[in-house]
Amino acid sequence: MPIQISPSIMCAKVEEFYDYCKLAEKVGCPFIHFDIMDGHYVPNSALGTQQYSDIKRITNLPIDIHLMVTNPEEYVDMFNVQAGDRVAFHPETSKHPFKLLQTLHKRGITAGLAVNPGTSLPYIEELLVETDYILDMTINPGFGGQKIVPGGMEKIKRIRQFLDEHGKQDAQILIDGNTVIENAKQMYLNGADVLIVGPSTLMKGPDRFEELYHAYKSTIDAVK
Ligand code: S6P
Ligand code: MG
Repeated sequence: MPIQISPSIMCAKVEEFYDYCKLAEKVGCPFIHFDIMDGHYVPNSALGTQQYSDIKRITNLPIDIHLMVTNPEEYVDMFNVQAGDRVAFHPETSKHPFKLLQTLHKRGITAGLAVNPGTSLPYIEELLVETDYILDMTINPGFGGQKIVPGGMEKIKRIRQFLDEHGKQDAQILIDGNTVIENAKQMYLNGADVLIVGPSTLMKGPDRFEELYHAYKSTIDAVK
């Protein structure tokens, strides 16, 4: 499968939200990545309910919510997450991660697990049966603009193998963090399906997005 690319809308200026959503539609991004941070689980705060409903008005693309919060169960109702959207949470933040995955499915939401650099794969094994995708953090969550952690590239391969071994060949791997072109090619070779991108790659202003997107995507696709 060709690589897919999703912009991290947290990295856009408020006045750029509209343009980035429309550009994402135009070039064929599968969804808009939407970071929610509570200032507890990670030392940063990002995107609230108003931004979610604003972006829902702008675009029909699915919203790919990344919950970096201590009580993820509360956020599904708080944000009134709509069917057809996607939610990934960090399993260690939930007392009942299996149940939360089931709740997401009951609401028609695609359910993902966000895996930190320090999250071991056996930790998520029992959850895989209810998991649609893995959001693999190749950085510590909380901020854009970081460098990939040691071992981050190799872990992508292990996740792909782990999913395959558990009959989850259809589960996508999304990579979140430092997806610069120098890393992105190897990420794709190692099994990444979707790359989340921010200002270090494609979000250097809406006027440059389309051109940068096509150059980035064709370079990555060419490696397979
Ligand atoms: C980080 C957050 C990410 C970043 C994204 C863009 O905690 O989850 O979604 O917004 O990775 O950052 P960059 O600079 O790595 O492209
Ligand atoms: Mg994210």
